Amino acid sequence: MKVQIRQLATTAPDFEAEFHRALHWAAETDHAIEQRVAEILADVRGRGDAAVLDYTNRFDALGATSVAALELTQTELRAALEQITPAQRQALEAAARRVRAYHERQLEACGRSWSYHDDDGTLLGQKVTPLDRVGIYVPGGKAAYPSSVLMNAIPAQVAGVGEIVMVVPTPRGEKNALVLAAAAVAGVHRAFTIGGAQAVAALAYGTATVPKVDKITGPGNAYVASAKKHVFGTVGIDMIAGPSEILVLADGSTPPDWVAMDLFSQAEHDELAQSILLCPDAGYLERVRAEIDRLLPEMPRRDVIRASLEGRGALIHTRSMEEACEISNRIAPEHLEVSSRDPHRWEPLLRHAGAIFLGAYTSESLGDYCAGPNHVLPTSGTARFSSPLGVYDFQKRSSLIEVSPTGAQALGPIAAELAYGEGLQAHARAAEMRLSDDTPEGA
Ligand code: HSO
Ligand code: ZN
Repeated sequence: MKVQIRQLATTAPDFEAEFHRALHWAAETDHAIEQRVAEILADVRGRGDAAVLDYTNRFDALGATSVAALELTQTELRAALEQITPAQRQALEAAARRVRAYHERQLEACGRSWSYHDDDGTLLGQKVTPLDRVGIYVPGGKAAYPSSVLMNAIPAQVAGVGEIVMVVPTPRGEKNALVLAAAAVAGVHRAFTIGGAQAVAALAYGTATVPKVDKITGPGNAYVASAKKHVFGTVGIDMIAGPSEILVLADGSTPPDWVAMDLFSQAEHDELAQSILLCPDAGYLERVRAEIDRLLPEMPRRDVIRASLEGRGALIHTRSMEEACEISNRIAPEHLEVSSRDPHRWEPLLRHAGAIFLGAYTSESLGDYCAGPNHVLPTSGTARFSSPLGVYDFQKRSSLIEVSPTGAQALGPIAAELAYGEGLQAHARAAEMRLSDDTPEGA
């Protein structure tokens, strides 16, 4: 049966309405989940390890006797490297090297302290400090991605985070050797086989066994997402990731089966994932549509792909590549492929996207695993105001100020004037005491 993917044209009179229907999908807040998560968080906060153990045994069908027994040792993590195939190990290590190299560049480019002296000799700057301890949530089950372990842990390690604590649920005790091996490769310091809202709570509040962290990153199901929202403020969080998205801007020069497969690559993540193709060439859109129908039956995850394409996918015929770029900016996709003979012509027009993949050979899937940049990216249009996960998410900044005696003469009257205006005498006096006339002998 043909894939019933939505086909739109910007010249159609009802385009705006159709476009709005296709795009403006909002994930609903499930109040039952919110309620349940709030209860679990309060319970872990109150009873600590005992609550974590109860929920873990119940939800993951385990018979553990303590949370300590749920900790994975470094020996176990390293042993996983021997359990996977040599080819898997090589791929994991090669990916890790490239991701590390990229994030080391990022550290140099935007992760260092800086300072300068102004004309009065006052030192001003910003001191960058890595976080002391972070928690990385790794989903179990259908979305257990070793690549996500690398993408979360490596930037933390490059930033210089003191301790990286990973949590990963293991339903029925089934451990994913690739996930554990990725943790070993990425330099995870401690790991616990716990998951769900109870794991987020343990990391946020700390228990006798699980250390309290300063920030929690990593994807998860609706319970985990809700738990992260709840604990935000007690700890930092990275973002609340929605279903994967890909938008392909095509000028018609890429083999249509490549583009069809790229659309599948994100659609296969989730029924709610979104794959969109924008192209000014109607004949080419038709060829991609035909490839979608031809290739789908070969795909093991064809049911997920079909549901995603039929539910949220779209093929959009535009008047021009320029118009395609404008529409792409309105969508602000997580992944944007510029599948064009001349990608650098269009790139300057593209303002909002989590990651931009230039040229026919840059399949989005290379970015998911091993190109180097992070695959944790803003979704649901949040690329309008946020950025990929990076070294900077595992650092924080402190302002540095050292006012010279000359600087105090220049700044004091300004501060005092404003302080009196705010009715804050002590502020004003503190500034005035440092003015020369008031400086005591010998100070
Ligand atoms: N594309 C996903 C990341 C991923 N892909 C992991 C494969 N494995 C983020 O949107
Ligand atoms: Zn992916």
